[in-house]
Amino acid sequence: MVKGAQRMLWGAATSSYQIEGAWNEDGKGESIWDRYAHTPGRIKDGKTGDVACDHYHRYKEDVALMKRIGLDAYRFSIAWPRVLPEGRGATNARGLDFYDRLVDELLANDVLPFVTLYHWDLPQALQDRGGWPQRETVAAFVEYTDVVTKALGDRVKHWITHNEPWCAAVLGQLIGVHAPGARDAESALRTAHHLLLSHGAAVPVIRANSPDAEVGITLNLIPAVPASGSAADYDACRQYDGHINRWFLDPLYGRDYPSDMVRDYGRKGYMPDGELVFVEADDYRTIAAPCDFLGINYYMREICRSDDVAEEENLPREIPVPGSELRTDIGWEIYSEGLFDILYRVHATYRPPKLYITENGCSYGDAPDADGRVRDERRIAYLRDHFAAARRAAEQGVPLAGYFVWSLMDNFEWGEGYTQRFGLVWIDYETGERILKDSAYWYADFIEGTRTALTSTLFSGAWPGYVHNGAG
Ligand code: GCO
Repeated sequence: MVKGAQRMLWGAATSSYQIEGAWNEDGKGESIWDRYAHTPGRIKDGKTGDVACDHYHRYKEDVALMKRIGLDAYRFSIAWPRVLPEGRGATNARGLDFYDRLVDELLANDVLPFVTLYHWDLPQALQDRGGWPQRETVAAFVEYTDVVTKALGDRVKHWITHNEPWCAAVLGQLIGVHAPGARDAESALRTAHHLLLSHGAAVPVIRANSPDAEVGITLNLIPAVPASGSAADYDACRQYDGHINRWFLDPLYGRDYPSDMVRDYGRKGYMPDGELVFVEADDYRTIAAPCDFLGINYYMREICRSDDVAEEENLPREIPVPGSELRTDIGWEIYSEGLFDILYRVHATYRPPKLYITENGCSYGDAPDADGRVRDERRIAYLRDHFAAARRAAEQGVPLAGYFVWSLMDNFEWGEGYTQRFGLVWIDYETGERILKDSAYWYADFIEGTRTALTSTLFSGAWPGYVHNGAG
């Protein structure tokens, strides 16, 4: 048990493009995700975020659901083009007003707002000028940050600059399965750099406009393990770890880009003459701006196998991976131990002052039964096991301060469209109806249990083995 620590915050998370809808209402400008989802063939079910969960109009109903679950906090993102339709310059007062009302509704219901400034929906107008591969987008992000934090910084005291820069850079610019759908390695590295640089440049602006606020960034981190004991698989693991984790963690914590990956990317021709030509004199110092926390999104581990067939080295070709056949509907392995692994590794290696799990959750398509009840026991089991892993990490000294389940509600899952359901709340996309799933009731009981615990610890007695009492 962790004694005497501040009480853990239990929350849920969403993002603007995935839930808001109102894609072109009240003066909102087009985003790269509007453009991308409107492009035939890009989204698995051919759907878009035009309406999504209609949160823009139903936000009071959704805040009431958060209150019913008993959330301490709610992580959401702001749609940049709703506030600055052209990305810079003229502010859209009606767009800003939506977030002003949302923040007030949250606070009136005792739910702390955790605001992500950028969750991938870049104004298309900035994309038309080159987007994140262009360094000028850094200044645009700082301008946007100034507008938003001036408007909300008196009430919002938890700010996340970016969500998962790896996804925006690699999925959006290298692999091309996210907006804007580019496939260019140098653009991907430039995007990653300008996202990190804009994070660091935004930190002092947030601190100036939102006194006493916490500031951080959210990374998707994936523990990597070699598929066998072969040198080739170990090196594949090094490369994967560098690509996903260290390329972002190292510069954020004052270590510059990892030299082994600079070498590898140079050899792959990702950078002109193998040089980080887009890195300027003070960039590393800016990126490493001291922050109050690191947000970690955890979903899976990666079992790394070398591309080429490794020499037989009298070693077991495969390390049996117990339980790896357990997967959620989106095909991701269920591996709760990986959450402990990544939390402890980040704590031991980078020493952030505080950690939040800013996303963790699972996709299961359990639907309402004849009684209108959504019996998503698999999600309950998934969350219970991952909460237990988080608890073990905290008991080992990890400064874990909060946990946000992905997601509050079913929503638009990017390239998967609406084919995947991650929510604690079921959404009927035809009618907009919301139904609390069993996991929402379980979570409500769990959170209540942590509140009524006798000892003021990060984790109360209401832990693994806690059984949902089935109350409606
Ligand atoms: C991410 C994003 C979320 C996803 C969620 C499920 O981590 O990819 O932050 O927007 O919807 O993680 O994939």
